[in-house]
This record gives sequence, structure tokens and C-alpha cells, in this order.
Amino acid sequence: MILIGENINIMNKKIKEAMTNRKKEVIQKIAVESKNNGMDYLDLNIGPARKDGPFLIEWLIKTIREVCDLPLSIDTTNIEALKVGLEMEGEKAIINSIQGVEERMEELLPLVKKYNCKFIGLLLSKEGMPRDENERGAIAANFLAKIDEYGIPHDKVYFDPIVLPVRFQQEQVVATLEFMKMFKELFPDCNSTCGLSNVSNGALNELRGLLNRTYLVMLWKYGMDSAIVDAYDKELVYIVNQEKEDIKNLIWEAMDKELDISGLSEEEKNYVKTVYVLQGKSIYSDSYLKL
Ligand code: THG
Repeated sequence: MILIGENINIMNKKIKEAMTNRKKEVIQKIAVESKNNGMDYLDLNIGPARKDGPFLIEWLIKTIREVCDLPLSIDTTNIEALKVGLEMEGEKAIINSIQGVEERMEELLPLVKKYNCKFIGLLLSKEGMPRDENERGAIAANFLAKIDEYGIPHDKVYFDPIVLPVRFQQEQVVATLEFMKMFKELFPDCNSTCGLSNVSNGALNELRGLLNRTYLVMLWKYGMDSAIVDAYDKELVYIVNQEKEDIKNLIWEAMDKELDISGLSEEEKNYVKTVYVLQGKSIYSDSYLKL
């Protein structure tokens, strides 16, 4: 499982302030800590960065390169900024992301070809968000046809089936799982990734890590190759590094059958209840652990 640290993200107030005022130390601290905590990549999310994009990304990458050698995932809708990043990082970089919409694919796949880099193929179409696992499959198939047109090897793509918040869109959380169940059969030589923390957006803070970790382990069972994650969730890294096999095995077991949880520890009960919520077998509510 390849882990991409999500924490250098302009949506976060402190990071936004550090980017605006070019405060190196704030960014460098997160980069170093993300690597120390076990991340394989850093996601640099600068959003639309309308005017300043190319300067901002150049500053960010230089700043990070003073202290950290992790490869980067470049997350911006500003194409000029993206090009600057690709020029600096070349084939090590990941473009985050290219939407499965004709104009976007035609604009950005040539960059993949030029720089020989990887990219995240976001399973959105011109109709917007897919409604279920079958629409995700159709968008991915159409995307792959375009990838072939450009002669791009399949291992360059990381399809992102779009993770949505369980608090607001529980049925979409299930659809993404159902899609991943079919993924390796439909697209055997392609990779997969996702923005894991989306699943817990809007949920109570004390539930977020539990929801994120449980969902990652569930997606992993179906072959998810990578995820954009909170680099400060140490428990998540332990599980991925197979230092918490009891928890992983429990989650995988709960996915296949209704477990009697009466003899389990509090922690184990919480994971099992979370599996049932993420499978759509129990309804999400802020108090689901107490039921
Ligand atoms: N797919 C792809 N890229 C993505 C996403 C995706 N990039 C952005 C996002 N989704 C993944 N990254 C994040 C980063 C932060 C959070 C969620 C997803 C997050 N942050 C908390 C918040 O906003 O409440 C806390 C921020 C903080 O620490 O203060 O939830 O789906 N390809």
C-alpha cells in the first residue's frame, strides 16, 4: 500500500497562511514528519492558485527539497503551475488529478506522455459524480480507451473511484467498495488510489481516524494500491505496515460475516461496528459506536 501524505493542503488555514507568507519552516516540518511517519509521497494541494500558482509551486517544491526527498503528487487545477512542477520533478511526480472528462483528458494526457509521469484518473465524467459502481466502471473504461489512444502504459494510471463522506452519502461509500471488488478483474494492469479522509468529512472528530482506518483496510482487501491519507495517523501506518495484523484480520473477517462481538475488546468492537456502517449494514449516526 503506497501512502500519500495529505497534510500540505491549502484548505487548512495554517498551511494557507504559510503558503501566502512563504513560511518555509511550517511546510518543511510537515514534509519531514510525513516522511518520518511512513509516507511514500507528499500531496501538494494548492487548489486553483489562480495568479500565483506557478510561483507558489516552484517555491513549495524548492522548500521541500531542502529537507525531504519524497516524491510528490501535484494537486492543482492551475495547469501552468502543474507544468512548472512537472518540469522540476519529471517522471517521479504524480499528477493529482485528471478527470475522466474529454477536454480534461485531452489537455492533460499529453503532459503524462511528455513527462512520463504517473497520474490519478478521477472517475468523474461530464455528467459529474458517478451514481454507483457501474457508472464508475463505465467512466474508467472510457478513460482507459483514451489512455490507449495516447499510448500511455496502464501502470501510469491510479484510478480514483471517489470516496465520499459516510455522514452524508453512505450509499456512495458502499458503491466505491463494490467498484473496488470488481476493479482488479476489470482493470488488471491499472493502479488504484483514493482520498481516504473524505470518508470521515463532517463526522465527529473522535470518529474520523477510526472511519478512515477501517475504510482503508476494507478497500485494501479488494486490492486498493494506494491512498492519500493523514500522515499523522500513526495507527493507520502501523496497520498498513502489518504491525497490527489482529485488527486487519478482524476487519477482513467482519466484512465476510456477522460477528458475535460480545467477547471482543472495546477497540475491536468499535472496528467491527465501523465495518458494518461502511458496508451500509447499519445506518451512520454520530452515536453509532454507542448503539
Ligand atoms: N482524490 C484525490 N485527491 C484528493 C482527494 C480525493 N485531494 C484532496 C482530498 N481529496 C484528500 N485530501 C484531504 C485532506 C484533508 C482532509 C481531507 C482530505 C481533511 N482535513 C480536515 C478538515 O478539513 O476538516 C482537517 C484539516 C486539519 O488538519 O486541520 O479532512 O478524493 N485524487
